[in-house]
Amino acid sequence: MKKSHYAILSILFIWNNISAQVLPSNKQVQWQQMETNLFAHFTVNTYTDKEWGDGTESPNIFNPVNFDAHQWVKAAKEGGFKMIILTAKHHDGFCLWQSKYTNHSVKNSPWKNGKGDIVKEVSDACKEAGLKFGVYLSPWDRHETTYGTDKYNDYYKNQLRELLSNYGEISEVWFDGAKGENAKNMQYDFQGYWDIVHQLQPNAVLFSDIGPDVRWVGNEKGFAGETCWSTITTDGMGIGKADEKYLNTGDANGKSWITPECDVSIRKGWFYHESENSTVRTPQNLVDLYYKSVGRNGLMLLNIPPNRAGLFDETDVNAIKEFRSILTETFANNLAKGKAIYSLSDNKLSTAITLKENQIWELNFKQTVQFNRISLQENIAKGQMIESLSIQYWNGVSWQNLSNATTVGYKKLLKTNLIETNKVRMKIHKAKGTVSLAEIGFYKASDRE
Ligand code: FUL
Repeated sequence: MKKSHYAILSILFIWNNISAQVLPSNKQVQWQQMETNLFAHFTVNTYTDKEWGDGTESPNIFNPVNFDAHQWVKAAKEGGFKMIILTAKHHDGFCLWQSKYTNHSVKNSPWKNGKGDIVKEVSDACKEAGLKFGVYLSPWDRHETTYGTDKYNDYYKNQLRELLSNYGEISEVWFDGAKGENAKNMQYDFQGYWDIVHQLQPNAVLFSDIGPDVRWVGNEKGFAGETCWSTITTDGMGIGKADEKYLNTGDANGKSWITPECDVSIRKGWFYHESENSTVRTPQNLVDLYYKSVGRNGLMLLNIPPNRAGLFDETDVNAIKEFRSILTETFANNLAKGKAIYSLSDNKLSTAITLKENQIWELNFKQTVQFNRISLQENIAKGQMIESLSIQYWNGVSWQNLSNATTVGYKKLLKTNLIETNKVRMKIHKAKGTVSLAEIGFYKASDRE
């Protein structure tokens, strides 16, 4: 082959590698860095003790006499959550705001004599406290009579426009894929819905089973796969009929960047039921979920259902407070700080070192340290590269195997036995391209974990 042919071939090879890299948008990177968000499921179900209302509920039953959005927001802040996503409308069709397009809403409830607006109060309280606010607007609607016809798409779009126009910044819109019997003939115009979001709230992140911005994690238990790629290929998949296992682990060769959101309830159900008060997760259980969601390259979306009075229950509030306090204690002291190069422990994704396949990275602590948690982060703005790695520690005589991992992505948290050592090393075994390693941390977990 002529020299010039080699040159063309290598250019093609490099171009192919570059074009194969799937990168997140800026807003996707920002979104994932929030790590933990709150979901609030609230509607007539709270008063009927159901999980799915059938749409025949009277608005008369909705009366949260002590409703106080500030109480929700204070709890969210104390729990270290960055956004509240509210069910503005669940499958029963009851609207928590004064929609012009239906009577099935707070305007026909006794609450505040029909003058109240839950969406407004929660979004205002979030803004005041510096929290982001998102809305869940169920496509499946069991009350609206146009449902099942194309007219319903107009109804849905009108409601979406109301929510996206009248409540300031909306940071996420949650498109739930659930649908039941009466939904068979309904063809949702998802593309049309998304166009409206893009037009009215261009910074909002769009959730559905398959994105376009963030995806479902494939279960409602709150955990991502141990191997978890932000990339998937959505060809041939639909909302409400996606392959759950595929969504859970993602796809190393996926064509689109659509990180998983791990939705899970702090209680057995999504809505408040007094009979489920004993099912509130313990702080330790929530910490475990954090390791299995955020620590596996996902985002944790924890649901706290307000009770009939319109407040978060005290047990739930205490659980999230303690959850955050444990996490803060565990991750307070990065033993690599001042030992590894500065950019690896400065809590910034954008300052990173580059590593290649088979390259070994070593850290000398200069004194003996004790740790049982490891945290790794890639600078995801440059893509997700690590496919497998291993970590070893020095026992004074030789290197000992400590931990193996597959993907890292935004964050990987590893639990190990309590190790006493003065040196560790990490080897990237397989990577899709040059790794941009942003952060590395070694910690001793709180005794309360
Ligand atoms: C599901 C719904 O059917 C549940 O009621 C809940 O809203 C959950 C987050 O999504 O698809």
